Amino acid sequence: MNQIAEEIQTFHGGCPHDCPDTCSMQFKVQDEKLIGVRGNPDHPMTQGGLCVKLKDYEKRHYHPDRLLYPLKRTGPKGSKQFKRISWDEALDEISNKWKAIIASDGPHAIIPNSYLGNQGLVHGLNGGDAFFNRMGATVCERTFCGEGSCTAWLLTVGPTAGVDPESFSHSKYIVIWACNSVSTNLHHWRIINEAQKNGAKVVVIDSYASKTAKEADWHIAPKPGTDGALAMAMINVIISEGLQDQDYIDNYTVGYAELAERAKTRTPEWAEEITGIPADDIRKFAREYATTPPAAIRLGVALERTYGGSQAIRAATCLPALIGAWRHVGGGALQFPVWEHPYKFDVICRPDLIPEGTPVVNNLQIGRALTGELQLETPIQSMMVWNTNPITQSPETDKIIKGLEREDLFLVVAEHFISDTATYADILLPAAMGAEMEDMILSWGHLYLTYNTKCIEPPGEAKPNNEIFRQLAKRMGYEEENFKWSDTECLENYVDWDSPTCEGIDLAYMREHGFARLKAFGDKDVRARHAKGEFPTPTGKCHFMVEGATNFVAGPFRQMYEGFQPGEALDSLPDYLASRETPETNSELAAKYPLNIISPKSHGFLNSCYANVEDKIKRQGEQFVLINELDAVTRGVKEGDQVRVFNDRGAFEGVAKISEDVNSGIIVATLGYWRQLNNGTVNCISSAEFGDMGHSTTFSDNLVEVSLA
Ligand SMILES: Nc1nc2c(c(=O)[nH]1)N[C@H]1C(S)=C(S)[C@@H](COP(=O)(O)OP(=O)(O)OC[C@H]3O[C@@H](n4cnc5c(=O)[nH]c(N)nc54)[C@H](O)[C@@H]3O)O[C@H]1N2
Ligand SMILES: Nc1nc2c(c(=O)[nH]1)N[C@H]1C(S)=C(S)[C@@H](COP(=O)(O)OP(=O)(O)OC[C@H]3O[C@@H](n4cnc5c(=O)[nH]c(N)nc54)[C@H](O)[C@@H]3O)O[C@H]1N2
Ligand code: SF4
Ligand SMILES: [Mo]
Repeated sequence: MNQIAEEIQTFHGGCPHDCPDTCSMQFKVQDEKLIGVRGNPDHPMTQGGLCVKLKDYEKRHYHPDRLLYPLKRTGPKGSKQFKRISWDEALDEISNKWKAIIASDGPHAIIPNSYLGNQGLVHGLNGGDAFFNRMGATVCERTFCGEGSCTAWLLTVGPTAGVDPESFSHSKYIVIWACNSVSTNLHHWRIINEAQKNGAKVVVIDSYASKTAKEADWHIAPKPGTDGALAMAMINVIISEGLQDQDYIDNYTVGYAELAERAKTRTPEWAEEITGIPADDIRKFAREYATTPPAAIRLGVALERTYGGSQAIRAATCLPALIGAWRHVGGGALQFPVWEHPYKFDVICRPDLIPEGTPVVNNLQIGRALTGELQLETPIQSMMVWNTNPITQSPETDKIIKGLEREDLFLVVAEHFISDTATYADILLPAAMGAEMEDMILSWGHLYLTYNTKCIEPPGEAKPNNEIFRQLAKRMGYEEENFKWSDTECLENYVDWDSPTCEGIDLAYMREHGFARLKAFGDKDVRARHAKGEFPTPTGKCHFMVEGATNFVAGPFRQMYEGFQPGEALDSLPDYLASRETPETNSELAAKYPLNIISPKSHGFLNSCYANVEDKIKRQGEQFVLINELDAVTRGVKEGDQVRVFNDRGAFEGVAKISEDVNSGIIVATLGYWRQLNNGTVNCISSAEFGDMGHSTTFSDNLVEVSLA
């Protein structure tokens, strides 16, 4: 036998990226180097395959641009001029600076900024929240992703995982609503595609012909932000044509009479005006959906990205109970099945350490906070960024840059690469990557726990996030025991191993097997969890109506602190709530900026990760702007022209792609491209105003104009 082959060792890994698939991986290690990765063939979701981003993950570990040593800024802010310093110097400088700020202005002058760039329980979620809560720093509320969706879901059905993603194999009618599964949820797409081959009809509701829409049996294209009208009209058709499951409604729902009354005027003709979808198509869709069991809806994160997005989600989440879809295996709705995972967020993030009266700044409005536009009692003097890249990912980029250019702002960034945000750092810390640290990865798209082995040492002097915070805690004099736990001890404490869902599963089991299906859900994919109601709501029923409903920021990834719930009154029923920025709702703005933009995920990047890697950029292609022929002609734009997309908030450039994939009045430019390598990014034009619930984003609620660059 070949001697080299004998030396290759295989370890269990988990993809740490912010992706619903949370793939179980296998790391191949030889001579203490990661030499390859593959998807775990035994994992029912991963099924042996990774995605285009991760299939050569080992190369990311050894990329020549990877940060290997702590750096200190030597040139002007953003100039990328740094010199190497030691860890001791870096950590001393950071802790001394923070101590001085706390002594003069108090801890509110410091703010953390992180997200799920690493979604490990230890190095993603913890790695800092507990530390900054202990400090008493301004809390950074994080509502980047699905937080409006979570609020809408909890109000309607409570913290249930909904339909098991694997049960879609049993479904006969599948609605993928504002989700580009082929790019963003590939391993669920595989199950849906299988069902489709077995005769299920797949309907994709997307404002443009995404990769997934092109695979659908039927693509329905509402204007962005009008899904609430579509869902309300479906409710109207179902009730007016007597297609509802009255027995299910009578036994397991609240507020049917009120919903029926509300839906009376939400006719298909009314919805046609708003959505642009012919009334007869809406009727046909509602009838098919109601009469083809089992029917399952996959709700995408993008459904929440307009002012009325969360109300739309409430309306869509009512549909399965209205037709009794929950009775069937493979019937119901799927959003983020994270709710029933046994993660102990209170132990991980330590919200109990947040002092009463601590101010909160939302991560979408960080530019406003740093520039003083947000009136803060204590202005921000220092920010630490890890696991996120706000310059490319947060709205109102120009304000963020203006803030980061402040000479008096002390910016600490922990990163793998000199990201757009890292270019502005005063101190830049090299962070460890996937195979270099032990962790369990949060899963928000399936019902498996995922383990990740530390199987190589980090290159250079890179350190795992949690180690960075352990060392900072020591310097700051924080004595709580959680700051002293090893990564293994963290895992022992972060998961509720005693919960019924972990029966027979412990850390030793995870280490041996790499993944485990949560026990509470029974065998693989044969549960109809809400066949008899049993929703985890206060009444145990599905709530079409919530009396006294108030807004709150939900989502397991927010800073967990009940005291921060804003609590303004919400409509007790779902409805269509118009976007802020459309030609129909804001004609004055539309006179200047007549086009609506959507800026979804890029197929070849993971948010902004991989958008600095040459072969990944090559595969994904350069920043494009998809535009309909009608809109192109009137602007003198031809295929391949460099165009400028702009509004009052800012501008970015891309290459025009003229296509019928997008209707007139809408343009599409995907997310993730680095500002360093491009002329602006899509978020230069995005608004930092919140949506209707959960302080959600409004990335699909922006008017722009396009011209030749
Ligand atoms: N390849 C890849 N995969 C990813 C990511 C990535 O960056 N790249 N990111 C990961 C993360 S963090 C997340 S949250 C998920 C998100 O995954 P998705 O939920 O799929 O999110 P998006 O790709 O932003 O948008 C999905 C689709 O919604 C459409 N859309 C936008 N606005 C509207 C609207 O108002 N109505 C309707 N009907 N459609 C609309 C867009 O055209 C798009 O095709 O993907 C994860 N997976
Ligand atoms: N226009 C528009 N904007 C969007 C969206 C959209 O659809 N359209 N989607 C939104 C959504 S859903 C999301 S979730 C956000 C995501 O936004 P971000 O969370 O900011 O996503 P990334 O760009 O992947 O940034 C993560 C960063 O963390 C770094 N990182 C990864 N692992 C580690 C680690 O272990 N340690 C440290 N220190 N750093 C690490 C990576 O190198 C990367 O630079 O973007 C939002 N922004
Ligand atoms: S990014 Fe998503 S699909 Fe790709 S390997 Fe990671 S979890 Fe799997
Ligand atoms: Mo996300």
